[in-house]
Amino acid sequence: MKKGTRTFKTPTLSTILLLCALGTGCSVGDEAATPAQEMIAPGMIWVSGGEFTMGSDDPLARPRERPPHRVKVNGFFMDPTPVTNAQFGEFVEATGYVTTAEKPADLAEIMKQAPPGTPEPDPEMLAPASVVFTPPAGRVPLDDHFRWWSYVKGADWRHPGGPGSSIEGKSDHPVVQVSWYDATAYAEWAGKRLPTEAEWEFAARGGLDGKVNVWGDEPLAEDAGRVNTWQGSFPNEDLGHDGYSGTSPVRSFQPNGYGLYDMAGNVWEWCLDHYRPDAYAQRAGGGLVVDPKGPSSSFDPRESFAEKRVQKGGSYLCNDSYCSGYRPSAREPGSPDTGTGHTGFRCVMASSSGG
Ligand SMILES: [Ca+2]
Repeated sequence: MKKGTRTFKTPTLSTILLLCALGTGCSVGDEAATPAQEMIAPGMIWVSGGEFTMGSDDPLARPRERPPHRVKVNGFFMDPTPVTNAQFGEFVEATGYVTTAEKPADLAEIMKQAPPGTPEPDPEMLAPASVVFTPPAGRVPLDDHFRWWSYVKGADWRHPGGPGSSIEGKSDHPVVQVSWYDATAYAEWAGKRLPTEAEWEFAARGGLDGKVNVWGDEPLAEDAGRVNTWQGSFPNEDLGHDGYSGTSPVRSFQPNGYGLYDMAGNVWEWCLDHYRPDAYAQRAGGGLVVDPKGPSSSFDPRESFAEKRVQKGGSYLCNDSYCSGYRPSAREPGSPDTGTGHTGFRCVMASSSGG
């Protein structure tokens, strides 16, 4: 199937609202799609939008998640799960798309993101590669993520752990080792787009406004079986008490209040927004913020010359000793050209104003 031949259509907000007004569906988080929903957005969940408190002042919340502020989002359809290997494979088969990790790195792009005076990398480092979690044998300080992340030649979405690894038997796992550009290309092919950070966080909360977690204020308990995170000594050994070490098939855990799966844990998910740690501070204090699209450009003080996009939701590597990234307010910067073994995405369809 070639690009453009799929039956997905991008509806306008007026189409959606008209169908809702006719009483043909569109209830919040109605997992069983109505005929109207199925016609507009096959397999997607309608999230009717509303006001919520974005960010958090919980003790676990980092400065980048503060201050909490009131935000309103308009309604949108959202994929009920992260995009799976099977779904991404359908896209690749239809289009011949080659992901970022499967291509040699662009030296000019790399140098643009490096501080002036940085020497060029060894040409060998430009070979197709991606970022793989490689647990160290012993305890290491948790302030240096290079101790457990490796740049591995031959790692890509079909080989998420590098050469010799595969996605055989994982067709219903989230696709990983996809860059923001790869995620955007998939979304465009599907007639969708990536969610804004505000849409993502509103959806993740599932109607539980102001709660610490997607299930409420109760802390993450290893034996609760709520989400796919990390148990054990990070980053050395994941005991997999929740049933999984590594990614899990989508729909393995209970959905949130809107019928959305894996909005906490399993894989981080790319959002549309540029990342800035002070994005919330810049827009708070001005009253209700409506459908924010994020800053016009990014800034990450740890890599001040590199572009960054927002990732949300946490992953199977998250735990309270390190990032507590499974909380809906948690946010991480990601280089748009960099996939990892614990980053995927899902798509939305919304009004034309959403981009
Ligand atoms: Ca796990």
